[in-house]
Amino acid sequence: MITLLTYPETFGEFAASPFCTKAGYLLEMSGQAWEREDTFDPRPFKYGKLPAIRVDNEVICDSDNIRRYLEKKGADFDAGLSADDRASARAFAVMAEQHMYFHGALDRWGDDQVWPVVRDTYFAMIPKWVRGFVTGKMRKELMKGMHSQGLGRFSVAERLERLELDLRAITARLETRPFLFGETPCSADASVAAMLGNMRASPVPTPQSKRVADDAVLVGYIEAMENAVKIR
Ligand SMILES: N[C@@H](CCC(=O)N[C@@H](CS)C(=O)NCC(=O)O)C(=O)O
Repeated sequence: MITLLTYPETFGEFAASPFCTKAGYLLEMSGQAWEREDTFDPRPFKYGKLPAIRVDNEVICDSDNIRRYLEKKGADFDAGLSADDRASARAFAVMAEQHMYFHGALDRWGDDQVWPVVRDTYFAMIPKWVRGFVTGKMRKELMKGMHSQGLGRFSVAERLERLELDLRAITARLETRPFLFGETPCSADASVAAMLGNMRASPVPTPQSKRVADDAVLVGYIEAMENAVKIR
């Protein structure tokens, strides 16, 4: 049995982190038996991040390393895809994880209306009297990272304009098929649907969460993935 070490369910999603949701999708798609174990604390893990899996006393950290592990055990998440489509699936996953993800993080940590709810949900275990201080430092660090990454320098409107290109690339693929590369989910869907679900699940509606929630194609896609790959 594989144990997925994940953040708990948050704002109606499988986990606070879309990478944990991606890992849940990959585990389920691999056909392996798995269970979840929730934790709030990523610090003990190799990269100081979640998700991770525990198998026979070995801990494998990072959702892509989890994918590699499952592939070594026989999973082929892109079975039936041409070499061209496998290459494009990789590009879609990277778009989701290395671009859309940061929009999601900024929407949760950078928006002054959303942040208080995020703080009191993600960090409810920190005593209230020090929570503001501790999480204020974490928020500052995260925003510093976003500034270095670049998206943190954009206004919300500029950011949305940039994100729009990704969303249109996704809906273009979905015009003629239920999943990004065909009739069944592949590796790219695990990443893209997880990011979109996370963006939609803002505890306070934002222009970004509304952009996703009001798009019938994107919502239909998130729900198709949830129905095709049941992780809860
Ligand atoms: N490349 C990693 C990314 C995972 C990741 O960014 N996890 C974040 C939550 S979305 C995390 O645990 N951050 C904790 C921290 O940075 O302190 C993966 O694919 O698993």
